[in-house]
Parts: sequence; structure tokens; C-alpha cells
Amino acid sequence: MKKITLGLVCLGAFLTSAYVLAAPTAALAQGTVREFSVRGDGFAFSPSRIEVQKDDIVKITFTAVDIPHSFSMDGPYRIAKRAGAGQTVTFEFRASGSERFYCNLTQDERCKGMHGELVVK
Ligand SMILES: [Cu+2]
Repeated sequence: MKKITLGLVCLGAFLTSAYVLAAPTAALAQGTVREFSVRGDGFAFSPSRIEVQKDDIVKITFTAVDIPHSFSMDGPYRIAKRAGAGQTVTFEFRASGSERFYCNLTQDERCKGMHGELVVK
């Protein structure tokens, strides 16, 4: 699509926004969807560090590989998403600030040592 099409007054808002979405510009810095697959396995998160920009929509696909685990965050997020052994849960949130994430399940003491970090820049 050429820029000249943007100048056509008769183009509807739909086409205009479609053009904006297709253009990889800095205008997309806010509200960009960021997808991450996170595994909980062996009492560790992988990856254990997730880095996003403020206001990004963070979409997490969390899989508990060996035993049930959860992806939990306090602060403004208040998330506790549990996945059974071998199961996956998907959820999303808007990044507002850096926060630690952890497993809040009590089935095994070692879950207390399971944590990672959401870094919001
Ligand atoms: Cu756990």
C-alpha cells in the first residue's frame, strides 16, 4: 500500500488503521502485543526474565511441564494462573511496572524457590 492512499479522504477508518498496523513504525510502541511461552519445569521458570515496554499487552502461554505450577504476580497485576501437570494456560495483561513472578503452589517446598522477573522498560 502506498502512502498516497492515506491521502484519499474517501478511505474509511478501517483501511487507514489497516495501513498503520502494517507499518512497523514507532507509533506502535504503545499497546503492542508481546507473546511469550513460559515453561515451569524442575522448579524453575524458563525464560525467567521477560522484558517488555510499558503498556505492551503481554500474552503469556504458561505450561507446567512436570508437576502443577502457577504463574503468579502481586502488585498491580494480582495474577495467579495455575496449570496442571502437562497443561497450558494462556492469559494476558497490560504491562504497567516491573514485578517478580513466582509459583504460589504449596504442594512442594521447592516451588517457593521458583521465581522470575517481568521487566518493564
Ligand atoms: Cu510450582
